Amino acid sequence: MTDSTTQPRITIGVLVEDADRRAEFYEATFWSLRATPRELLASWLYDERGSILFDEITRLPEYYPTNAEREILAARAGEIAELTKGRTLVELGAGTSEKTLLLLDALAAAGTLERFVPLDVSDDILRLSAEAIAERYPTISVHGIVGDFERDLAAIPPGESRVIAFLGSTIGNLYPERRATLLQAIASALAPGDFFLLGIDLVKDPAVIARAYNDSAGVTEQFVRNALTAANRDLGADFVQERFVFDAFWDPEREWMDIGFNAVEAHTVHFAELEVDIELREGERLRVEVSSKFRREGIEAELAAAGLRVTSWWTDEAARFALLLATG
Ligand code: SAH
Ligand code: AVI
Repeated sequence: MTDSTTQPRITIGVLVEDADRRAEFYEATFWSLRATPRELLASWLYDERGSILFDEITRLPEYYPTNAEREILAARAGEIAELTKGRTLVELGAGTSEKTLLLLDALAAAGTLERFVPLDVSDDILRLSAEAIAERYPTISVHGIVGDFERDLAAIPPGESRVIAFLGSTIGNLYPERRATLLQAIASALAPGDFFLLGIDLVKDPAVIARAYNDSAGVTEQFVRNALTAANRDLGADFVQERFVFDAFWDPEREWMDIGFNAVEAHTVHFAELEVDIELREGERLRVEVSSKFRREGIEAELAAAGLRVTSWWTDEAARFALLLATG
């Protein structure tokens, strides 16, 4: 018999597998491929191989965001535990939840932690990390959600003193309008006594930022090229890798990295599942993602517009990255 007080308790809710969702996702891809510039949605990045490649990116010497955020968490997790008295830690876009262990440790040490709720579209990585965390913290329950943080916040279980964490500056991969919608949804999900913990990469020397996406080992390029491979597999597309050069550049006006490809030559890409052909001109852009960088006043204004008030703001020593706590 299972003793629920000492055995890890894991449940996984899968929300992303139904046919309607797939149809919606394919339709969004269809329209993004016809936009200006053309875009292959960033969601194509995170299949199993993509998640492994992203994990490799976080260990690259040039990719400073992960280390900078870890530095803040190592210094401030105790304070965050004290301020929030979090009983449930929810993590949006959790990935491997590697840095999150610092928070879980602090909440466990404070004696308040009861439950961890990681949410991610990537099924495999979510299951692996949910199991590892359940094993490491035998007295808490782990409720994983395989879902989309842009539409599945209603699946977050109710409870008192919840901390909704969104780390890694993943919010920067959303366009400003989508960010505003997501922040409003988060504000609506917060009950009195809940907190929102947000990690954001800050605007800094563009050379430092650009290097983080043009690493010398070429892992970022492999990660982004994997989106073409995923589209070939799932959309019946016929992307030929050699017909695209990887190009990740800093856009000083938008203050984001623009990450994608330029077509080497004019050619047509066929998408069997979408029943569409896309004609690319020589040199034409195919964007895969943007990675926005933030300034304090800008993100505070975005949060305020969504009804969220910043109560704490911390950065790493070199002020490359910030972690903020907000309430509704
Ligand atoms: N939080 C981790 C991982 C960041 S990578 C860190 O800080 O290192 C971004 C993660 O978000 C990936 O695991 C990816 O699968 C997930 N993701 C991307 N878009 C998502 C969406 N719309 N809904 C849920 N998860 C998403
Ligand atoms: C997940 N996200 C915050 C990463 C970023 O830095 O924008 C994704 C990434 N793309 C290329 N390298 C890392």
